Amino acid sequence: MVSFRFRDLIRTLGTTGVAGRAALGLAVAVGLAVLPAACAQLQYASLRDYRVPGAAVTVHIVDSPETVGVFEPAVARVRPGQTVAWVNASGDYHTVTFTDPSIPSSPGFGPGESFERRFDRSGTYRYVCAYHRGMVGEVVVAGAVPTPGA
Ligand SMILES: [Cu+2]
Repeated sequence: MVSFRFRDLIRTLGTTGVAGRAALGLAVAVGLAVLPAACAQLQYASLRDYRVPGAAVTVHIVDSPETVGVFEPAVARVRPGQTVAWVNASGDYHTVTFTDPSIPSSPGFGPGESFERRFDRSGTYRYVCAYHRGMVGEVVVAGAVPTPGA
């Protein structure tokens, strides 16, 4: 539990996110709730295929017809010392909030942003989205520490 990073993928990727952000900001400014979500869903859906370099597992946060959002995969399996990244490929803000309060959680992060955490110790780490009831996931850390270069 020693490191985490938080970054804006759209800026990192240098894609057309600026237009999407401007449209989203304008729509929010005029108080529309439905339109920006629809725009953002189209804008960020391509991030579903994006894997964060250096992360053993990339969990995508995606829109779901049944719920506000979903973590895919819901269970991320890594070895000690490996990193899990969460990419927000949805049209809404979410958090990665660990149920163990001793583990620092993410801030709310928006469409096109990501959060990363390295897990050094074996265990099962459950987390939720603090904003949306029913958005749950877990990180299972098990196995031997990988040999560098192996
Ligand atoms: Cu959420």
